[in-house]
Amino acid sequence: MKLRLPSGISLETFLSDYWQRQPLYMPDALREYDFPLTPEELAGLACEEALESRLVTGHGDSGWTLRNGPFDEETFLSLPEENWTLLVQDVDKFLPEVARLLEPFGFIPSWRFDDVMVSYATPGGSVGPHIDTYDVFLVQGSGLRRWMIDPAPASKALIPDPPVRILAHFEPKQEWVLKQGDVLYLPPGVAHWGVAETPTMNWSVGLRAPAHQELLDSFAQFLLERMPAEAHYEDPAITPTDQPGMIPASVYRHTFEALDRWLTDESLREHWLGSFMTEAKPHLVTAPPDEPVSGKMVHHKLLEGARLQRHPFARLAWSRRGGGGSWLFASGEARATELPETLLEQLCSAPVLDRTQLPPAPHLESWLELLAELFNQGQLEWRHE
Ligand SMILES: [Mn+2]
Repeated sequence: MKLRLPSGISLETFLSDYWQRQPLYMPDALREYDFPLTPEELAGLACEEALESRLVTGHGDSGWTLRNGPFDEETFLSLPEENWTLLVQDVDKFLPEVARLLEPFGFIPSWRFDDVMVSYATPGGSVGPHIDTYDVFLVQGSGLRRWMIDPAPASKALIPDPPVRILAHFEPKQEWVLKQGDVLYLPPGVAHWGVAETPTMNWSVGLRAPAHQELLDSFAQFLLERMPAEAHYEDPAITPTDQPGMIPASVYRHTFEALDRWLTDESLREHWLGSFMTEAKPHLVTAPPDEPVSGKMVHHKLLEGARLQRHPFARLAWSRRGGGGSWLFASGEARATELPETLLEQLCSAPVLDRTQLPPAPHLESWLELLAELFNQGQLEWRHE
């Protein structure tokens, strides 16, 4: 399934002119996708402990309430006819048919995606005008929703009513009523407000964009675990001083040279970035299988026709290694590997792994070892047809 871009816009143009830059309304972009979830099924998912869900009631100036799931049937039976929205995160991790909605966006690196959030709203329902810090593809599943946006909001002030993050001032500059199969792309920072015109299901494909604060915090923690505790401040370059109160320039230079050796280490940078970008949310971590396997066992089963697939929680990516070879990142963990790039790419993006991908002799053993290791972490599983 492909994303049907407006005429005159290619994937290249989308990425060079719109991606991270400006909104794009794409009518009928996913006309062929059949949205495999009913409001009742969504409500069912919102009753489960494993999924994150929210219920937002309110509209306009009426005041807003936010409740966090899991919910029960009673809650849904007691809701009014209008002005509420149910939102469920990470539905793609639990329903493979929902994960299929990520396929049309496959031209963007997979590790950039966060989740597919599915929401159901009754007429008038919305989560209020707000700004997100990440890119999002707003996909209209059923019904009609009016989206109003302001790409350059003058004020980011919020109403004094946490925990909902609703803008105190919102002046729409553009608006569209989305129907089934329409998509609206929004880069980070665009103020937006989507109000249900009819009962409506919306599918929101959200990307990951960690704050610089988070990046540096994580990188610093990563380096701290690797820097020797015995490395201390040094100033071998000082000379006799008649200004004992002054910190000399050589001290700044020497101190930051010592720190920069860590901050700019190419191998550590690669190791950390890939690990960080593939980290799973704490409640979406894979569990080891009941029965671990060996590389030999994996080989045997593959030859018998069995097929492996990534666990829906697994986040896999690879990159080239400055020192030669590659890195494979699996849900926050890095491995250096000499396996060919084509194999690593298949591992990270092919729908299934089977005997047709078995590499010839020099790589066969390490490929099988890797598959077994990932299987034993729960990152891979046998596909049951
Ligand atoms: Mn939003």
